[in-house]
Amino acid sequence: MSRTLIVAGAQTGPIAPDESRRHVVGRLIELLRAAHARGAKLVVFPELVLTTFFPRYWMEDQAEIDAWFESEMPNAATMPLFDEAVRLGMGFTLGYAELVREGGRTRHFNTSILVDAHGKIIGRYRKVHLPGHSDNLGDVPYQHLEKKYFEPGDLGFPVWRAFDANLGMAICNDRRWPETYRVMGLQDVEVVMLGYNTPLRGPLPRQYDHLADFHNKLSMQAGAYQNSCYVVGVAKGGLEDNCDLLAGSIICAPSGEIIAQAMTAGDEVITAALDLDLCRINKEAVFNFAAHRRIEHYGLISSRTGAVPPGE
Ligand code: CDT
Repeated sequence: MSRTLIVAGAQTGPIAPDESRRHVVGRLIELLRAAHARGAKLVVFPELVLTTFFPRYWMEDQAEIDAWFESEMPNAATMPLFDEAVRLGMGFTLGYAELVREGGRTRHFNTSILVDAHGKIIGRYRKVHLPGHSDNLGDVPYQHLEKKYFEPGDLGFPVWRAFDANLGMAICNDRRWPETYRVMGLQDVEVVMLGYNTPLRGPLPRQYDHLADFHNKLSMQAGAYQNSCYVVGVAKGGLEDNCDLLAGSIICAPSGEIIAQAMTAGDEVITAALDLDLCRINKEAVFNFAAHRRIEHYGLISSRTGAVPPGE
């Protein structure tokens, strides 16, 4: 009997800086219901979806910074989403800014949680690859200060057995790094779920700005193909406080093909029925890791961070 999981990507349009969490959660509930109407059992929401993408702002006052974070999950604002998901018998992933007291200190992470159909948090991922900068660029239209506001994730790339599937999470910039998928691939991942906020232009002009959509697809399709898994990539898109965010949410099959794609840059649900047994095809053939990987040649991957030219 084939294993089929109907998954939804719940893309959102922009979130205004003064939009309340409660209002955002109302939008997420509408998307959850639309996904339920299409038979989805699991919904993927974007990165940092409860607020506007605040790392674009330079802030120095810690209380002002912390106001963008959640110190409890669920909390009063997000509880209605958890309740509605339980009522509908659905699971979801949710990206948010996590503030936590650990080891006697306050820590800040860019986090995604996996919630089961009973409203229980069964998985937590903290973004490993933080893009941008930590210094103040000053007079630019917007900044990208993830390196200032978050610590790199400390939980690695776990894979969970849930919804009768092997599930993993990543967040935004992680999708551009083959290591992200491969570490999960080595745990037999079948579905990688990730949300993103991708400005179409950087704080300063970049050579490849016009290729944002191509690189988005290229990264996720390659990750899916090379690890023979599904990838569900979900955007917060549209013009958010004068910053144009890429939309283009997609679901990629283990073949690397796109099987669902958002048509708008606003609140929109995409769905696909994932035949999880299709993952086995290449996991047992060209990407049968046990048969073909040559780890004796991969040492540099985990022992060296930056590139060093030959002879140096
Ligand atoms: N949120 C996030 O990780 N965005 C990055 C853009 C970084 S531009 C400095 C991304 O890879 O899409």
